[in-house]
Amino acid sequence: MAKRTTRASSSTSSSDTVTIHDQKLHRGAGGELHQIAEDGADVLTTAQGGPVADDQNSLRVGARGPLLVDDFHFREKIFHFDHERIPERVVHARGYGAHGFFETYEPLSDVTRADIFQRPGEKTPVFVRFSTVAGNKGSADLARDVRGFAVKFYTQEGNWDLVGNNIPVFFIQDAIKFPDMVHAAKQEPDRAFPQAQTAHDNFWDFISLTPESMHMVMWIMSDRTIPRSFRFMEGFGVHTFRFVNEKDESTFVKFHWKPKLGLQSVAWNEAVKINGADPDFHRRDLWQSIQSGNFPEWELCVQLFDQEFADNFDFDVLDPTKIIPEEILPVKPIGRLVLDRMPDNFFAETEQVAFMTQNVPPGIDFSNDPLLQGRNFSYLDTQLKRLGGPNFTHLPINAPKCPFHNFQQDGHMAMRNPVGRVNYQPNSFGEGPRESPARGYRHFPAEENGQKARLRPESFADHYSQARQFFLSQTPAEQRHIAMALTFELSKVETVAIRERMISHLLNIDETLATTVAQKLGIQEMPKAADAAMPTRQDLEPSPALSIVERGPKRFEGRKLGVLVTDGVDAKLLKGLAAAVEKEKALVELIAPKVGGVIASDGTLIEAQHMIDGGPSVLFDAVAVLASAAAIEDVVKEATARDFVADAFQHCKFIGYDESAFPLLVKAGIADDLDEGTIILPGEEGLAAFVSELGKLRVWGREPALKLGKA
Ligand code: HDD
Repeated sequence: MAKRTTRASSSTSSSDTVTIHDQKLHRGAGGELHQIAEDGADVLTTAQGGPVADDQNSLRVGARGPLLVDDFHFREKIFHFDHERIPERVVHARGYGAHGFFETYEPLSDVTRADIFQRPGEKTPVFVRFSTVAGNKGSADLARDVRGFAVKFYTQEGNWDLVGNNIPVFFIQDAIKFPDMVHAAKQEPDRAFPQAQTAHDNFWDFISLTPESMHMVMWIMSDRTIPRSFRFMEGFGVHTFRFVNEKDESTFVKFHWKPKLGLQSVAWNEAVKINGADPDFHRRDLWQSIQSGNFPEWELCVQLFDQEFADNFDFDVLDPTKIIPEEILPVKPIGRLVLDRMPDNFFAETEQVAFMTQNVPPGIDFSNDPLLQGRNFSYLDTQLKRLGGPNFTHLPINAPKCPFHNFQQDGHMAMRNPVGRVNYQPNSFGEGPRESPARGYRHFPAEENGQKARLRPESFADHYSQARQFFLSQTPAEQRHIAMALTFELSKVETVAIRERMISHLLNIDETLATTVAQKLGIQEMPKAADAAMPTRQDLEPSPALSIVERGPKRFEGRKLGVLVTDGVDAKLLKGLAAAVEKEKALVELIAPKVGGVIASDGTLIEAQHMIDGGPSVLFDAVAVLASAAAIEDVVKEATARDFVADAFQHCKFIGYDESAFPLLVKAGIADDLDEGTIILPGEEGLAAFVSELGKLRVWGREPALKLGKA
């Protein structure tokens, strides 16, 4: 294939070699050129381009003598290695990103002049980074934690960063409390643990002294903080923003991301085990689904409202600890987000991407939410610190994809260096870009007045009503999980007074919840309810939209069935099951006593993806066991095989099995408790129905009998 080269004097050959000044060069996979060695291999060079002769041994005096300062290759190599790391994010350090596009459904010109929302069907490139909040960069994916959901839209009028979470409210109402909140949540400073966990004194001490966090506490103690996959989470812009149209009219807007495949979380006991079995569970999930062409998708939805709605709503729309229930103000889909490409280089893209809430294009503006305004101040500083200089916008992942021109210049590592004499405006040479009042960003001309003071509005004072509403909107299983999560977290708090203070808050939310948690913690005497600025409202209607189970998937699509197989497995049945699952656009992975695979009933070798120890059932959404009578006898002796089934049962998963596999159910101790979720696999005709049943994901009715905890 003919390739372009950088010099006029060069010539190209028919292969991937290029000749420049009589030197043959090889073009690598990324288009980069390599010097070629005598044997045709690419030549290793220093960063200065000097060919390297020996990269195995440093320069020294004699075989056993000291190293020499002359060794510029060694010096450069180690110097660069020593500087590979940049500071990790102070929060949201662990994250994983992907590229994709946003497709606009319909013009929204009546409410916003944002260019991205003008032309139906238009696709805008995006980069999305998901993250946990508290853990460091190397922490496990299934920590109980809020997930970041940050989207950078490369619009034709500049980058728009919607830096949200998978929870629509926040812990605090004023950004000035953010450092305290984060300090309390992360590892304690003297001992540097616990990592990526809020189950410790400092966190609950701060929380119990911060009643405004109670609504968020209900969310973080729910299964929202242990999502099954980034693909099955909602996302929220949290704050009230403004859309502004060409006439400078404002409409308030709240942003929501709705996953196409429905919501899904894991069980806490499952999360604990996944963290051991596969700490990269969420990364791997996103990687696998994108690499296999199953592109995750979300709809961007908005709640739009005017000043009159805001004035009449039960709570202040500027308060980031409150939601507007979808049943009161429906969400309207305005476009879809598809993630279809993994980064080529994790560091260059996912690590260096710089999200900033203040990145908004014309047509999108801020409200006076004090948390949002504080954020707008904070994010620029953090990028400067992390990325080392003001030119981080020159990095390809951060640079706009639309044309951009200004007179900013120089600084560390400047990559865009303007040419010519004029570097200011106005100038009389007629050179360079100028402002455009018509196209440029216009802030919504809101009228503001008032006393300069450190204040918190009265309208932010109700801290319990929506916490109660959230709790009452959950299914019984989800309520049970909230009680169990609170019990677990508070059981790790050493200071009894902090546990009791939390119970006193729970009493303002739901009495049964408070007494359940108190009993489970062994608190002898119930404390008094916490003093509240306002009584908890009892009249807020439950909002089913707040339940994950209510918003679960309709089908097994996008999920994974783990099939434990033995030698002699019925080849036809296994093939039929795999076909039925794949037809549902779900995945099958096989687990066998040896990863090399099993010899099926028809004599074929069937390869497995996991050996039993490496493929516990927590990695799958549902499981099946297909065995032969001869081979199952050995398999039942393996503790991990018994755990495979016992865990799946404990985690309320569907378990399919054939007759020969039954001894494993007996040994796993579940044979006497079979229910509608333990299904003897039908013949081939029934397999599609079996897979369709898996779409329910869990048999919640099984849970109370498991005595994991009762609400
Ligand atoms: Fe923040 C990162 C989301 C409040 C200050 N934040 C960060 C990220 C997300 C959020 C998703 C990671 C972005 C990425 O993947 O690179 N933050 C939120 C949400 C908040 C919130 C939804 C409340 C509604 N944040 C918040 C406040 C402040 C910050 C109140 C400070 C006043 N956040 C930061 C930061 C970070 C950050 C320190 C750390 C790394 C970064 O910005 O790039 O500036």
